Amino acid sequence: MKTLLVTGGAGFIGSNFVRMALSEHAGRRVVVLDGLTYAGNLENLEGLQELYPERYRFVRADVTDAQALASLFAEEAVEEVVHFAAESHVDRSILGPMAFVKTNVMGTATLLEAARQAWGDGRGRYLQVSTDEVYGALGDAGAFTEETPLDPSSPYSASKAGADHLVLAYHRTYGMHTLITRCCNNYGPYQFPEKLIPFMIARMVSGDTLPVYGRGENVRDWIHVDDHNRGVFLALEKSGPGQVYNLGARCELRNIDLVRALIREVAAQTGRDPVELERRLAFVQDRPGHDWRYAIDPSKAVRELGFRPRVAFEEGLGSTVAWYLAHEGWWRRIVSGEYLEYVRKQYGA
Ligand code: NAD
Ligand code: TDX
Repeated sequence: MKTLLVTGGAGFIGSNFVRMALSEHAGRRVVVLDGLTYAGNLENLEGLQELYPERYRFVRADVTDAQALASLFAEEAVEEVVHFAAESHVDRSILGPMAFVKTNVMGTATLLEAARQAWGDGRGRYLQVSTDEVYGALGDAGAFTEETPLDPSSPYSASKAGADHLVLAYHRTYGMHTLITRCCNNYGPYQFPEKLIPFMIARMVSGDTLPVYGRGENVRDWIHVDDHNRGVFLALEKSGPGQVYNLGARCELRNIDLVRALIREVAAQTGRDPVELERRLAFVQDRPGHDWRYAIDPSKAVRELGFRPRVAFEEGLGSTVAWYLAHEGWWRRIVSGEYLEYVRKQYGA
């Protein structure tokens, strides 16, 4: 049985990945390492220890803690690493960039070095989960390919770009089997309610305003988290070393159109009045350096990995809204404390 180390497994994408790994990849033992920051939540992994007592282990540690990583690599015969752990929210990176540099740059460097020390002779595969945001902003036409130069705009994307360079340097310099996937905006269950989709659903249910940055005309490219994670697995299993794969489902939407689609879906599923929800739209101060448009060209992953997104957007959005409505306790336990303080800082009173 192979041992797969998943960092950031208590977060949104990581926890969905861990469930997929345990349920669909029986030949793997999954060791989750997570520091449990504000975004990490053990509820996201509830039940897994009981369901998979032999194949699942959770370790609380920070990815910048070299000693903790060395001990873990000494205890477990790790053959694969998928590195999700990161500070992930752009607006928080604008309010306070240092945590992003520490976790995203230093954390990646510390993890790469721990893997190199443990794998000296070239065993092991390291996959870096990256983002389309490292390419910067597009105008109204075109799409990012793997050849698009990195041109990040925010402290978040700059820190992710720095990490990507380290990952490729470890392949070129030490011959390690490292690779990168760069995905567009994810949606689905267990997403922290600071991100656009769960943020808006929670505020629709709670009776709050719906703050849209600028005129709501910025474009994001959306993919269901399970499709992203299937792409990560394909790359982990099939990619050669030193490769980069863009992952996306060719689903571009203006923010305002997405929020209106959410209004229709929440109204349909709860019986709320869509006109009253629409009246709560508030066009607020734009995000500084707000990237205009993202669009991923996934043709390399389609061609070389057989990557095929399965979840149609309308279906995925409907099931996502249904999930947040059915798991109100999950997000209500989050939207207090530190979260309220953040919302006050970001959106004012
Ligand atoms: P998230 O914020 O929901 O989860 C991040 C997880 O990492 C949390 O469990 C947190 O506790 C953990 N973590 C943070 N700092 C840590 C540290 N120093 N040590 C150990 N653990 C730490 O993030 P997400 O949205 O699930 O994103 C996961 C990864 O995917 C990130 O690398 C992100 O850049 C990338 N990504 C996200 C998206 C998206 O749309 N959300 C798109 C493309 C790529
Ligand atoms: O209140 C809001 N109002 C609003 O108009 C929020 C929270 C967002 N927005 C806009 C900003 C973006 O154009 O919606 C869009 C999506 O915003 P976020 O959910 O913050 O995502 P984004 O900034 O696009 O970054 C996300 O996708 C790429 C993830 O957070 C990153 O981790 C990932 O790398």
